[in-house]
Amino acid sequence: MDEKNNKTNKTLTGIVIVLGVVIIILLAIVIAGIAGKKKKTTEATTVSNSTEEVNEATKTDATKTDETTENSDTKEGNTEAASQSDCYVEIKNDNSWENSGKFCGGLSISIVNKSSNELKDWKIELSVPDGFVIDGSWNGNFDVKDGKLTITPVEYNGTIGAKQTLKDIGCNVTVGTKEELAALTKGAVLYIGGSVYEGSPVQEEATTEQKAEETTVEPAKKPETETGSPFENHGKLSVKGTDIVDKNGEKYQLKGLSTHGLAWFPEYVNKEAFTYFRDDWGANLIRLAMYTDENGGYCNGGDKNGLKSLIDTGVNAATELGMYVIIDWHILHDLTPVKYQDEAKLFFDEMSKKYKDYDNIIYEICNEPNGGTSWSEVKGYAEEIIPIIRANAPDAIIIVGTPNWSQDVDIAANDPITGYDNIMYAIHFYAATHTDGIRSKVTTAHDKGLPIFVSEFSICDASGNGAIDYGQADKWFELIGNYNLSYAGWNISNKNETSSILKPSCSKKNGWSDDDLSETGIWLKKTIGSN
Ligand code: IDC
Repeated sequence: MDEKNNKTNKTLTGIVIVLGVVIIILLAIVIAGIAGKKKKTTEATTVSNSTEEVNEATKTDATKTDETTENSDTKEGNTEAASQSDCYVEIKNDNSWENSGKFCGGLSISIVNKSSNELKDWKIELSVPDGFVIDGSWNGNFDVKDGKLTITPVEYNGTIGAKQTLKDIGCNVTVGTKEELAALTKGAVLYIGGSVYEGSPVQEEATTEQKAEETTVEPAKKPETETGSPFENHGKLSVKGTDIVDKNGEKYQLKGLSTHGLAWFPEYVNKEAFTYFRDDWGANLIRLAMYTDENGGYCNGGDKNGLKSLIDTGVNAATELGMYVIIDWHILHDLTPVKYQDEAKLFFDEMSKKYKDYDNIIYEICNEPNGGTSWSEVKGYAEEIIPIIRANAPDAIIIVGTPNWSQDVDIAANDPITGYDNIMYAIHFYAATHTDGIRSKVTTAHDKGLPIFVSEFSICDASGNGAIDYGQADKWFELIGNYNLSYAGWNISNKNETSSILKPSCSKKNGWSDDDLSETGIWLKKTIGSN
């Protein structure tokens, strides 16, 4: 019995020991498991924390870079601080058609840059199927090799401004099937300066950075104005009835010239050139034309900082010379000012803050609405932009474009913008195309009390080229004289087109003589001098 008990006891003890060991092992496993999990969780938290930290650090760095190295950034281009997820390429298939059993379609390609850095040296790569053919392409160099399409910039769109989208790159292609065509809209890789940029095309609200930019513009210091200059004598202008009047309430007429697109003919924005127009021609006005949507324009791949610094050079040169200056948001290809309304708001906010202490600036908020854009649409846009300018420049003259390439002043006269002083409306004419019909619109609008500004005209046809019509030009100037209209002639450049005031062979940037002037130049010089 004892022995039996002993045995039983031993067996029980053995079981207890084994169970104990098993439990200990199990416990150890469980504890190790929990510990492992804990460790992983901690790791995960640490990773995401540190990612956030890195992001924060990048953000701060990026902001710093923005503040301090605008120049070096634009000079050297790129990208160091541009977050790679802020930039990406988007490909859309706009249309498709069948041709001889194959599939053809149009691809439109944009590069979105949401970062605060200018991007240079971009390249897009896209895998393409066998039998892929490019039938035509625009605004890029398209190269197909080893099943890969590579797109690189052309001369004028190699730089993508901060917070800009480079658009209008595109091609027509032929592939074997509909599916192959659809697949081309996916999987494109964007390289900037050799690195992959692969942000996602999620549209965001204006970033806080953007909003901050809106409010941190420092007013520029107005330069001294020459004594005896037009501004010294006439001061701040305002609109009274249909007329511009000077600081003494006397009727005043602005007359001068418009630059060509600042992006293409920047070399004529210099003080010596403006001095020549003031002293040799009798001009008191310079219009700075900043295209928005043409390739290389402010909203289409243009170098924004470069363009704004040209405006600054022009504004300061004109101010020193005591000339008046129009900052012209030169919409044209964009058809409606609404297309870049958000850009326009930021731009005019910045300009009017920067030049708030200047009294010689005129804001032209939309050169030529066209393509069927209605007056109510233009008016709606104007009612968004005017208060932004007014917040900083309470009295500045603002010129509003009118439908049909700024011809329909009669329509604007039926429904003018109310609630603001010093608003004028643009009429543009090209004398060889626009004759009695458009002049009668001016007469109608003027008779209804609309203040009209001829902020652009020439004496050739509407293409800016073709033959000069001196007879119609004289009729226009009769009207201009009768109604005391202010005017700016198109354009200061040596481009080989009739409206340029310089001969194509003239390469001088200022200090011209009559020999350097085109026929249009000769006529305009005489006209400004005597009207
Ligand atoms: C023309 C320029 C021409 C340029 C073209 C761009 O003269 O060199 O290639 O723009 O689209 C306007 C416009 C003005 C035009 C001008 C002549 O405001 O930008 O300039 N024009 O076509 N309205 C009527 C005529």
